[in-house]
Amino acid sequence: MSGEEDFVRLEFEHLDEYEMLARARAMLAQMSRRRTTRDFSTRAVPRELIELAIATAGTAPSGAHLQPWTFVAVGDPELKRAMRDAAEAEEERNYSERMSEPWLEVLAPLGTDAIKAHITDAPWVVVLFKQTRRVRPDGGTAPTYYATESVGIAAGMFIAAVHNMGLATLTHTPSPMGFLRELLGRPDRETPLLLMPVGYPAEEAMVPDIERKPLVEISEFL
Ligand code: IYR
Repeated sequence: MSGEEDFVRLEFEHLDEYEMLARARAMLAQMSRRRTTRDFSTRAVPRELIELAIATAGTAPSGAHLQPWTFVAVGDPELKRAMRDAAEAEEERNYSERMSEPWLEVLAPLGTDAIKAHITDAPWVVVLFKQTRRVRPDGGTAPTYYATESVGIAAGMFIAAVHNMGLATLTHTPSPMGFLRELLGRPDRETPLLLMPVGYPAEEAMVPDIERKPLVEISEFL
């Protein structure tokens, strides 16, 4: 060590193997129940739950520990309406002219379309921004590293946290989504990556009848 950094002893809880297996199986069972839905209830969700989900996501590892993410949680109905209008305007063009035939082919079973009611129905819409540059203590800026990977990891942890607390979310990627930076007043050095409505599923929420790939198809042990 060069001597500049401070270190503290790692706190690590060693478990016995039975306990490890039990926890691992319980987590798989719990995560297997997660589904993405497009049908949200308008039922209110306390702000504290959203804060906890964001704080959990903020425990993610990141390139050079720069934590290059900003989570903007929107509960204001007028702002959600403006986001929905802008997202739908872009998506109209995507579905009618911009998306290729092979793209539409894989989307067809999911039943997606240009109508984005989830943006106004869900009580919270969390927009995740990637910081492409960081602000130095002197006010200047410098690059971030592996920001896309870092923010992707944080997004996964956010989604897991939302599911674990008994709520639903959807990873929506309006395209192009530059309008989110303007509407939410974020600086140029931040790029929107994901828009995630968070709330309860609607009473009659539907999800596509699809399966996940089994372990053998997604892994190889050498
Ligand atoms: N951004 C569009 C289209 C879309 C693309 C993929 I890949 C999806 O998995 C789902 C939708 C939309 O949000 O509708």
